[in-house]
Amino acid sequence: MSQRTLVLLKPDAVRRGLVGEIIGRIESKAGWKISALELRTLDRPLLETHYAEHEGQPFYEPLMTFMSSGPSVAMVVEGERVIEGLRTMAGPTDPIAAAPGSIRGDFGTIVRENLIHASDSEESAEREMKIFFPNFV
Ligand code: IDP
Ligand code: MG
Repeated sequence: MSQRTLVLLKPDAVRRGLVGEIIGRIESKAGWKISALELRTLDRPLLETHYAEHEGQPFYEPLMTFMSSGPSVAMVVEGERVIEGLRTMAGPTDPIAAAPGSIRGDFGTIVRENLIHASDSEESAEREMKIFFPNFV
């Protein structure tokens, strides 16, 4: 079942020079390919739309500040079961709980700066791809 998902390499990943490493892992999965990609500093209105479900959470304002602190890489990735697969490849939200071998488990320590976002369902993927690539989808 081929799917598409929205992936963000967060400002920490870009600052730390991990873009090539992470994209390499994604491209190494058989049949997965990047079908859109942009390096871009995300502004507050876009982030409010993207993270609307978290408004009011204690981590919301620090998350907004972090996510707009420098450029991110936004991508659409497509391929076999890529929504589930990228969530597995990223690992759970807390990088200390994430298994070594996952992106968060290999490179992260604190929860906010966990390197990568990947859509969590088909509905989220459709919604999020439209936010970041309105002309592509
Ligand atoms: P996810 O990215 O694994 O789907 P969500 O619960 O959707 O995790 O949270 C969105 C983002 O908000 C996380 O990736 C992380 O950057 C940040 N975040 C979530 N929970 C916390 C927290 O408890 N403390 C600090 N940051 C958090
Ligand atoms: Mg989420």
